[in-house]
Amino acid sequence: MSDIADLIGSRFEWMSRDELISWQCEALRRSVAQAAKSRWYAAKFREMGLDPSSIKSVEDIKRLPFTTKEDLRQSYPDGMLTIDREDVIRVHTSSGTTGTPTAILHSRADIDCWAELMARCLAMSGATKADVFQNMSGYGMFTGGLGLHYGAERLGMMVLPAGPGNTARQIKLIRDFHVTCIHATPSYAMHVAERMISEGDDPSSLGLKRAFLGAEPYTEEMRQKLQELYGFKAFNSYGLSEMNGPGVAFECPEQNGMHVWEDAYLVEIVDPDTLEPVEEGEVGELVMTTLRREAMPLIRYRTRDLTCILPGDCPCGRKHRRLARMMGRSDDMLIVRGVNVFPSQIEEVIMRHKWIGGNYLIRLTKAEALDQMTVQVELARSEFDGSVETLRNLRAQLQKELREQVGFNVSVEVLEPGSLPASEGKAKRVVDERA
Ligand code: DLL
Repeated sequence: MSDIADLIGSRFEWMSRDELISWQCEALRRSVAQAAKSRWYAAKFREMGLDPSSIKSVEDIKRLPFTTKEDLRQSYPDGMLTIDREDVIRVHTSSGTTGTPTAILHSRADIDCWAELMARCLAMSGATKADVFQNMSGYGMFTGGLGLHYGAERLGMMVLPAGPGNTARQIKLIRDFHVTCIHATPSYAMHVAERMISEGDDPSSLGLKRAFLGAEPYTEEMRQKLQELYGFKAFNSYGLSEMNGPGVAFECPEQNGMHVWEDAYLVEIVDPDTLEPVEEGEVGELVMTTLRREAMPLIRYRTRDLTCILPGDCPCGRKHRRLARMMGRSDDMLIVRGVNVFPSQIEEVIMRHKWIGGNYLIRLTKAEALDQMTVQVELARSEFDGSVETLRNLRAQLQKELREQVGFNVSVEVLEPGSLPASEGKAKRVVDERA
């Protein structure tokens, strides 16, 4: 085994199922005992009459309380901290949309473990220290910057901490330093490609080999489109600030589901209404318990993300189970004329069409008490012959496919390239003006 493989925790990466489960039992016991040192969990366990030392195996997880975003807000800034404040070396916060922040505090061991998990993801993609990595993610409180940065450095790659935006500089840096791997949100990767095309440039001429794409939902169709435009292989990357950030689940070269690192996270998929576990392969809300976090362990954290565990073994040989592409968040679901619609269903249809660019916006309005959905897309100039007749037909075709997808009439507006707000980080895909 090479030194690098040792460094990034291969002991955990290649564990058998039995080894993983036995590790999880031990780690869960430790995590619960650790959590009980915080004011928040101590009070919670007391209130429930739960003795932390009675948690002996993974099956006992059902006796533990769920933790929600609201709990994190209420215990802000350090009600869930289990160690001395002077042993905290980093804080990440997420402001969310409602303004009340949540904070995750990390010890040195936590940052070390996170870097190890992240390096494991990158190495799994086939990246090595010979690669040159440009991180187009926001640095600062957002975890996509420092999270990927520490992982890539741990692997020994040459890292360009470019941050988001300034597209012309991004392209220049990629060329000047022969960058081979990038990290971005899929919407920003799409924006960079379209910007290059609009300037007569070709994204595939950048010579990128891999892209690590995540932090927001996107469809398989969007991945395919990006891979075609750039000629790279795109790896789906999932994580959330509450579980450190990126490095929670990541695709292997099979590109068929994201291995969730089960030595560090205990995974449950539950029915979001009853909170009871769903059958393997069934979609539900992802709930996670940290198994290797010291400063601020979280027990049964409700992520609100909807996914399922893919049944069966991965041909790559790793036994960490795979999460399916996120289907959205339970709080992202739109209810339009009583019908449940996820933005990803709209994206799936849009991405089938070469004449449409990669950016889009869903607008919801009301007309005489009836919900109206308008999907705004941009023309991809290179794929369009310029005739009004063609445009009319294409628009009608898209309208028809969207109606078939969601079951009601959707208006389509086709805009000039570059009309919609471009995203540098997480894209905002829905504007709801019904209130
Ligand atoms: O977005 C952490 C991250 C950074 C992940 C960079 C991957 C790459 P938060 O800002 O806390 O953390 O947002 C977490 O983003 O609960 C999901 O709803 C969504 N999300 C993250 N990755 C994916 C993905 C970071 N691959 C929230 N597919 C999560 C779909 C994703 N949704």
